[in-house]
Amino acid sequence: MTETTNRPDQPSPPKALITGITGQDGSFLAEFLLNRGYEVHGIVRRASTFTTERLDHIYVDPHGQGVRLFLHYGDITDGAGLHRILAEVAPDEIYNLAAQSHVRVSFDQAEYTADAVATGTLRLLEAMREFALIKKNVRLYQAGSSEMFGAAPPPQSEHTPFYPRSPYAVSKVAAHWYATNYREAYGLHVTNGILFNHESPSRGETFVTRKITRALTRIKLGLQNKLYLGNLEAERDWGYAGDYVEAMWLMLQQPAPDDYIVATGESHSVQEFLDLAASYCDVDWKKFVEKDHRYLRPTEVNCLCGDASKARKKLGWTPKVTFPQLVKMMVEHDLELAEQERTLARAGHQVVQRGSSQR
Ligand code: NDP
Ligand code: GDR
Repeated sequence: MTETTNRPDQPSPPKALITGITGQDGSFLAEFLLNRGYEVHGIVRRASTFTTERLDHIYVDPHGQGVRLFLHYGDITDGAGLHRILAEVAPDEIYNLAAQSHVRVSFDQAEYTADAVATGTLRLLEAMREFALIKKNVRLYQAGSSEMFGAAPPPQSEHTPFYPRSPYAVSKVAAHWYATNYREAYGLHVTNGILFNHESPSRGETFVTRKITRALTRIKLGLQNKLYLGNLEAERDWGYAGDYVEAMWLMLQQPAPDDYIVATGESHSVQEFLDLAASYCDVDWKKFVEKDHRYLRPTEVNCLCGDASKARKKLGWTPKVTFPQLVKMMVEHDLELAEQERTLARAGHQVVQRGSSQR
């Protein structure tokens, strides 16, 4: 099913440029936009291994006919490259999703995190500012985070003051204010989405939800015998990534740029996630889970719970997938993966447990 956007200034199919297209959200957003008739361009950084696994199901060989997904080498830390890509692609909408997005890792790689998350956003805004001289209606979505609220008590709304608790969160606050400043100083259509945690079966495996569903399903099938975790008491407002990319798009369809919270309004602890995932797996997690201080953060964010009433009212956005549905979807997906691994193991192949040293 294909719909096109209703923007009156857009007679031909609109073009979107996504930084961070290989990530969880980038892949959901690319698919969402392709289904709406967009031509989608994504920035991919060079790596020694393939990083486009999440795009495999929508990727079409560029030598073929009717191709609407294009990938460009680039990096959010390379300003000249961003200017060039904007000039070449000439997008109508830019979605800035690229980030070193792991909170715990940002304590180990603080300077790089600031470079990618804060200064990277500034580089993209500078490129947009120049490109807007040619295409003044260009719009930009900035991927803000509930981590920016940090220690501010819940519920958090657009009016809650930021109190970031990690180099990642501080960098996202800087990016938020860069975006706001470019909106005000140059009249650019720049919107900040402040999204609370959102997950899916393609969530990175070092984020706690996916780490849990991967491990419990492997434990169930006898492929793993321990799961090391940090703080089980932290509470998060967890939604489904597929619902959240729709909110990103809706934000850029508004006539004026603004800031929006996107959240479910419901919080659960890590332990509650563990309880529910374990019940779907029929596994007693207490026999397998151990605490490991490596997964603790020097400054933790205890409780995030978003008030998304503005997004509901102005964008008509509501989350569709509930917390139990999300956990079940992730467990079912990872059970399938574990079954594939077990088949390989039974056929005599070596099955390596990945990520045991990662955060
Ligand atoms: P992921 O970590 O899954 O994806 C991050 C993306 O950024 C990947 O495509 C990654 O590329 C890319 N990237 C990292 N560093 C660079 C760089 N130097 N130059 C170019 N690209 C880079 O994150 P999510 O998809 O979960 O999140 C998307 C955005 O939304 C991020 O900005 C994140 O901080 C933010 N966010 C996420 C939330 C969530 O719950 N998921 C909530 C709120 C905000 P590669 O594949 O090569 O690593
Ligand atoms: P978060 O997600 O930090 O909220 O950032 P993460 O899943 O990493 O942590 C959530 C909570 O779980 C606790 N926790 C653990 N976390 C990890 N990763 N590994 C563990 O073993 C573990 N044990 C307990 C954490 O302490 C934390 O309290 C995510 C990212 O997607 C950000 O990019 C995004 O901005 C925010 O969500 C909103």
